[in-house]
Amino acid sequence: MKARYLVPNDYMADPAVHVFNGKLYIYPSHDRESGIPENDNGDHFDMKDYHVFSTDDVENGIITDHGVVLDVKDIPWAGRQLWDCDVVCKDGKYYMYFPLKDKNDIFRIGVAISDKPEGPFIPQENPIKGSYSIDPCVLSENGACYMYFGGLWGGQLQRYRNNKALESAVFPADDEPAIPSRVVKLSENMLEFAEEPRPVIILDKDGKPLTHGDSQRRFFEASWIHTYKGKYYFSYSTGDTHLLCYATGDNPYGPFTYQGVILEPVVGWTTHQAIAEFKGKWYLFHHDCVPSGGTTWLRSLKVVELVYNPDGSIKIVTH
Ligand code: FUB
Repeated sequence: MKARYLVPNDYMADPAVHVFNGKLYIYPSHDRESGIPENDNGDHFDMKDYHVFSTDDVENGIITDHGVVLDVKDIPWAGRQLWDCDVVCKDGKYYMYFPLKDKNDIFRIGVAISDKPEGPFIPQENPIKGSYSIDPCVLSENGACYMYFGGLWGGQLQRYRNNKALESAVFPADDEPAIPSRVVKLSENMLEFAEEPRPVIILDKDGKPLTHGDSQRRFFEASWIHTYKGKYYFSYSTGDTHLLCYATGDNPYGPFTYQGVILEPVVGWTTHQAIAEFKGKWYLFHHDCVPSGGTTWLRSLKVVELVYNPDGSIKIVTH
């Protein structure tokens, strides 16, 4: 299957994708033209709502738009900027986790709940206690749910160490371990962290943590986790070097060992993925800025088939 755009009439990015009740559901960010100038803080990504999409025919790109399912104006603690979200099902309820700046311009992660995968989602009064940064994605496994989150630069992850806010942002030296994504088990009621978030360590083939200076391989944002043949695949974006990479591990907490690139740089600054199996095939969902003529904050949702080699490695997706 050749790569195809899924929502040609609107700008959608940062897909999270899951199969619920035999259908494939897509939860993207909803890009819009806000008029805010582009900067390294990502202020130009000023999204205000989410749509949900579903399909039972990915191959032909036949997709249903379920409309607006959560709007920033309905979130009691909202400041600005609804970025990448994810949805997980537990005991018949659907929990949407979303990053949003609060009224102090600090990214927190909120929860909104629905009885249906297509929403609408009703937000909680407050963000998750102790949450910070962006790009939540959730792994559900045997009744336990684990959230991965974090992103550098505009995602504010460099402002935290050991889950405590620093006086100001600190980046490691180039030869020091990279700032990691985080993973945390969710509480039974899905509304809190059940423990302190832990670092997602990515090792090189010699067992050494990737360093901050290793910008072609180290984590930047866009955590995604899936399992294949008993292994955990942690994929992510390298941000300012514009690659989608992956690392594999033996349990949800890692450590993960770097394996390689999934997707080379696309047109646009950001790159962000979800990987899911549907009807016996694997797919890479992502975005690029070709339809908007390279306008970095107007991104378009894409899908392409993802192929594994016999040893479990992922074949790099070429454009
Ligand atoms: O959509 C805003 C941000 O851009 C996301 O949170 C990042 O992953 C990047 O795609």
